[in-house]
Amino acid sequence: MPTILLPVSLPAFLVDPLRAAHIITDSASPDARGLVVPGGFTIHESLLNSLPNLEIISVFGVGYDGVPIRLCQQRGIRVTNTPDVLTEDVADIATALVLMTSRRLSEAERYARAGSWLKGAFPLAHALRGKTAGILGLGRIGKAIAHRLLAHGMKIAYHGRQPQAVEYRYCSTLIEMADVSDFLIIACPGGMGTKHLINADVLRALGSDGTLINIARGSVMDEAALIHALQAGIIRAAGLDVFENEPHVPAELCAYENLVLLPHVGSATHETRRGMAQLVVENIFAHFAGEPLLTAVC
Ligand code: 8YV
Repeated sequence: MPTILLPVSLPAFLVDPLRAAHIITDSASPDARGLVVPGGFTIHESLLNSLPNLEIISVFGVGYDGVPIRLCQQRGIRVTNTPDVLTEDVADIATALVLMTSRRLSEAERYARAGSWLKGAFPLAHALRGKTAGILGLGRIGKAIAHRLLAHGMKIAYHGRQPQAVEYRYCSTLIEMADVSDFLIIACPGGMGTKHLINADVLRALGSDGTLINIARGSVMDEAALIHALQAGIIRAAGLDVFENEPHVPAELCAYENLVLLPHVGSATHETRRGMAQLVVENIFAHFAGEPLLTAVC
């Protein structure tokens, strides 16, 4: 039976079906022919070097920014991820963050719980209709977010490497998009290519009526610049499901009332996580049966 390395704990509905036909280990044994990691998990070169017999990495997530793809290609290691099955749930969380920040729902909930309503009505918030959502990365998830926000009466702009055959406004630069956006939504892949794209200049262009939403990767935003922008009132609010150094949420961020913070729950539903697990399992079984992979990255 092939040995599969699971360096971090993963749900039983993923591990149990694998265990039926594989030896499962949590230590970097040179026998390992498969490796399963969550999305965003960083696979250091030293780990790959300690696995001379590795044939396949199956990522339990759509984002494979933690996988050294070029090294895998050189060594002929196959890589799979879990696209599509999580698109709708992640787009729902982006929409929730847009609503929560615009209508100040976390603050309002804290207000009601604290009994503050007795002292007066909660302050007015901001409507979504007529506002512009600028989406950084109009891929599958970005498009699903756009679709939802249109139903809230919003206008859509987007920025990416090139314009697409869609009716939304294309912005050739991120600054241009930040400038026209009330909400800047990060929906692009993580990794070195997008590291700190959201910097002080972009936040300044988003402006004091603007809100930053991130459901992608913490690495895309410069957290220090974001903390400063919130401190100085450079932007109005932020809704974050992801952070630079998960599971650590910087204490400075927790201080802001106009921030909605979620613990990376974009894909965290029973239905979606089972769909993701099924893809991981089917890819591993396909590989060791010599069949085509379902969702190969390389
Ligand atoms: C998950 C993710 O939180 O798909 C991704 O890239 O970051 C999330 O869906 C993660 O992969 C769960 O393991």
